Amino acid sequence: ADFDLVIRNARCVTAADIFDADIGIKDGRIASLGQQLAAGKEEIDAAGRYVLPGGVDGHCHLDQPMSDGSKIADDFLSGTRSAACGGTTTVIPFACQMKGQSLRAAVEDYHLRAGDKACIDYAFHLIVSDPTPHVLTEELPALIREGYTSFKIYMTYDDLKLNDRQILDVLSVARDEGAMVMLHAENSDCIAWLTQRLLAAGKRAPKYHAASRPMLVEREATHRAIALAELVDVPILIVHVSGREAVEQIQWAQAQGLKVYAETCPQYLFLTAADLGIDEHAQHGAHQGAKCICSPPPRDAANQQVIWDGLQSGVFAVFSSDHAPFRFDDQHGKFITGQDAAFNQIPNGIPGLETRLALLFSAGVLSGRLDICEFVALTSTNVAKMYGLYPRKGSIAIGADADLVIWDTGLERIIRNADLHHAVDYTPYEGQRVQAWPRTTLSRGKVVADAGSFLGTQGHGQFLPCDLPAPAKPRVRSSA
Ligand code: DUC
Ligand code: ZN
Ligand code: ZN
Ligand code: ZN
Repeated sequence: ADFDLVIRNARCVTAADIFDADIGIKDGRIASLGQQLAAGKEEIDAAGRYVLPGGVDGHCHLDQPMSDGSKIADDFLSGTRSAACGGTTTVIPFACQMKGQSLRAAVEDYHLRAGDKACIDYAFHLIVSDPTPHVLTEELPALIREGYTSFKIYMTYDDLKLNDRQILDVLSVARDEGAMVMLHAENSDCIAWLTQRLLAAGKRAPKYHAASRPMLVEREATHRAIALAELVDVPILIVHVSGREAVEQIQWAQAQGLKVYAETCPQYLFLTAADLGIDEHAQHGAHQGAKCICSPPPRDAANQQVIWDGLQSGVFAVFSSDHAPFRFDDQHGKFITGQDAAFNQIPNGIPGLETRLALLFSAGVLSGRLDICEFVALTSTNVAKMYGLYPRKGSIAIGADADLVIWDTGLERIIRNADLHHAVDYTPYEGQRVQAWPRTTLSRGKVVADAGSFLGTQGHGQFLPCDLPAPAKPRVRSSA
């Protein structure tokens, strides 16, 4: 046989095109696209189904140690298993530097954590929390050249945040080396001040999380991040954008011709702040609203619409899960300090690796808000480009990795945590209806998930060194 596997009669969708073809796969790569391809050792008939590039999730947290005693529930096995079952074939979690730690040591630690656990391919973003002169002049440039070509910096959280001067220093290294910088944009002092006042007034329940981080704290930090990047003349990506005020800042920057990219996440389309206010004590007396605590917090229905508008108009380049999984019913999870934990002691993050694609396909593509090529761009192609993995990932093209998803559309499914494959004991999307789900997921030509079952193998996933991302190139301006 010419091919290891042939997927017959696929309705292939890329960020640019829709075409009908057989897909011939050899040695884990797409070897041929055409009509009536020769036989494969194995064959899958995809007649009547869309075949898309596997999802690339450019923002998730796997086995990341937390400084507050909480524990990320998913490691590289359960996290990649869950991703595969949700149609994602590449994940980019973070290797997080702790203050006082060398960046190199952090990277080595995360490679040990990944070990041979991953079932799909992965790369790492760095988190730079301690930009010492040694980090800025030696470690960061060296790591960028070794394939860690993107990193996140924080404007809030005491253990991670950088001040403006430090942000300028890090942005400057990114410009010199050609790396992509992701920014968590919330004003730390505003949050601390609001939090203190809420707690002093006895306002401790999960719903006050949203009141402690109103949109203006995100707007202010987004504005400042844009100004700092403009000063250094370097592209940036604002992550997890939640609503109108940050979107307005980003649109303003984009209209100036600045390369300011933006990411949003399912929680800003499918949850609202009201979900933090659910005050049932059904499960062991704990506040159900804690399940939806993430930062920035979900907003309201009008802001959900703003996020949809931004997805449609191109304000957002990428759609990621920000999977930050903490168990609910577990002292290491959402209630590390007990069930009376105040809102500011509840870990910020929700699971979403496995539900990201189905939610957006249903509410985006099937509802007519997004065309299917835009869906592929937002969830796969643009992500691969943003972080230097394209065209190996994010495309259906000859020579690309055979990371593919055969979709089931026309179904009716209710999201239930019991059907998911992560290590978390809840999903914030419990009970939501979807009309599509990834049926078969292939990672480099191997079926890793099919019809709701995980079929992958631990250790199949490989570490991906990343190229310098094309979108990280500074603007070229004509000289006067
Ligand atoms: N930011 C993230 O990117 N993930 C989880 C929590 C946070 O604040
Ligand atoms: Zn963040
Ligand atoms: Zn209560
Ligand atoms: Zn995150």
